[in-house]
Amino acid sequence: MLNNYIMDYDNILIMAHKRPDGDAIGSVLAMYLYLLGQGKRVSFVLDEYASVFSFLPGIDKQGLKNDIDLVIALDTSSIDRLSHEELFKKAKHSIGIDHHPSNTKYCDYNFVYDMEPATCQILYYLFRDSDVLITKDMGICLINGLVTDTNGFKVGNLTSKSYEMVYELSLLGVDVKDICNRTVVMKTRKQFSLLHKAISNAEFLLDGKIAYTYLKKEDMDEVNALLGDHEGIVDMILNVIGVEVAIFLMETKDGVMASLRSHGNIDVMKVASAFNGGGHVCASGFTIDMEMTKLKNKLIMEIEKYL
Ligand SMILES: [Mn+2]
Repeated sequence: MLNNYIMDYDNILIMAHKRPDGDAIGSVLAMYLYLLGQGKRVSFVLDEYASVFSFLPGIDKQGLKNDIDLVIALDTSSIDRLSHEELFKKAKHSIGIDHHPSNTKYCDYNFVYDMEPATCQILYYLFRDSDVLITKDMGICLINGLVTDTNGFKVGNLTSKSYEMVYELSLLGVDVKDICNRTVVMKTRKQFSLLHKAISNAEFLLDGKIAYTYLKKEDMDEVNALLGDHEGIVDMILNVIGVEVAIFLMETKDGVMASLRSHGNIDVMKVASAFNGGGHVCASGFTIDMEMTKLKNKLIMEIEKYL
């Protein structure tokens, strides 16, 4: 089915969202390897990514190397979230594949399945239905997306389809545990220091239903933090029993970045949308130019409406 939409194009560019996460990167690379295998002229572009992903097959092949007849936008809910909006607009035709409920269907063809836990899971089944051989390298990239978007099979709408994908890709030799450890479980000393700092900053509010923590710019500077070193902090504070929503704020050069998590009872995508952000029911975020304490108070007021 997917091939019906792609067959006619020889020059293809693949991209995903800004600040790419494991699902964005995994889906871009899996699609790249899939199209290369079909003899297409294909390129991909990515924003700067965390070094933990540098083991992924094909990631060193980044860069625009061909004309663009077709652009494939992955894991991205709207045009303004794309890492390379200007290149997207140059293409005559577009396909979007995504699992964000907030997807605005901005492509000519939109494969949006918002019940799926990762774009990589959508891709797996599209590839499997297309009769094109799925290679071990493609499998590594696909599992990378599933593992990171579900925080190591702990959150998100995991179903028997997810475990079927894990089972079938394991048969190809994909080491799921290793990918999970590399991307979600293992921490560098820098990450551990930031986690330590964030845990000591943590507060529990509204009868322990909201967990809040933050990192200041100087906390990041102190350990010389690298891109993505804050990943996992917000998930950690959500793990405390009784917490329904976790808030993590971090000072960045673009303003304060907010990450929100829930177990699903409270829709943090709705909370984020009040600040022009987006995401999923269980995981959302945004960046805003606002003083941290003021933002914290506004967020708590917003979340209180749903508690
Ligand atoms: Mn995703």
